Amino acid sequence: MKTLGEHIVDKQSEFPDATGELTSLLSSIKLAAKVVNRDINKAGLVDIIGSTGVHNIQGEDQQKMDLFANEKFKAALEARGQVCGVASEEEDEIIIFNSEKGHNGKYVVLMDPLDGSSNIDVNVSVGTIFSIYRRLSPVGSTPTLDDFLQPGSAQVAAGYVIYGSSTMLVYSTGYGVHGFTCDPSLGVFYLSHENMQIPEDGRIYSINEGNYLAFPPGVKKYLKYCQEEDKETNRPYTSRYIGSLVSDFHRNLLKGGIYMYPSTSTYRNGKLRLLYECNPLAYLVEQAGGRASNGFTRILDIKPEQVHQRVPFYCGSLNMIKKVESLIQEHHTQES
Ligand code: AHM
Ligand code: MG
Repeated sequence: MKTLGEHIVDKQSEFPDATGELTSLLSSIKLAAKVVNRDINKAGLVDIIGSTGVHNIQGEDQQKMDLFANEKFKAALEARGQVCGVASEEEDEIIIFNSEKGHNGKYVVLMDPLDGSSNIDVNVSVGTIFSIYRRLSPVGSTPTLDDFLQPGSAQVAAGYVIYGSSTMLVYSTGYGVHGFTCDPSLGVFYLSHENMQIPEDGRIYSINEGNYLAFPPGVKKYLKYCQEEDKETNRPYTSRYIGSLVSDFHRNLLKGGIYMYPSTSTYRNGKLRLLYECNPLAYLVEQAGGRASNGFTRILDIKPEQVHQRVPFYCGSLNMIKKVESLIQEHHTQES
């Protein structure tokens, strides 16, 4: 059985110019994931569940585990010197690693250290999402905001960790999507899902239907389409929504499906953040043969303007995304 470490090194050896820095960076993420996994597994026994009573810059309640995971990932990323800075859902501003080692790092990492963290209180799966870019500013200098505001198409790697009934790390460096399952007795991630491909046509739709009244007309039409009976296209589809993005994404990646978070009355631009939630998952889904869009534009083509910017998100099986895009665009034109 191949371990994650061996797999990363094998992939690296396919590139003669590789210096091993990205390999080492991915190992840092693996290490922090193990630490966070250990503590999530003890939730309920130790004082890590529940809210800190503090809100982040986006007005959201920070959970104790959010902050714990944020600290662990930041520390792991700073330790080895490949990373010059980090943007995180839990940090108002970008974090610059201000040391000679930090300034010499080639990469920036954007992350949601613990997505869906309120689910921990009720023993539902959560995840870590990460996105890696080569910096634009010269190595050796202080990184700038522009290093973080690159379009998703410039990602050199992305992935997630799902802390579920088993813990998995799924990543891509642009050569397929590979999944590794943690053997808890050894603390080792083994390759379990090589070259993951999302079916072109799925049968699962995932959306918070409680927000239905505020959805764009095209999305309402699409939901109707999902629920209609039609033997030829295997409808009605089935509805599955965990409310934990990584878990919903992971299930749809394996089985085929569509995840949607449109604009709502509370979140005019959708709830999910472009840089550290949508871009990494869009990169992975494309690598797996799927598609991700804001209804009009490919997610990976959007030029970010702010670190915490939100975007409507439609992501999953190729033909399902094409269908919802066509309805969104058709009904948008009719309205305007
Ligand atoms: P978070 O980053 O504050 O945890 O919020 C993101 C989460 C996603 O995991 C999930 O898909 C979504 O919010 C659920 O939102 P809602 O409860 O509005 O359906
Ligand atoms: Mg999140």
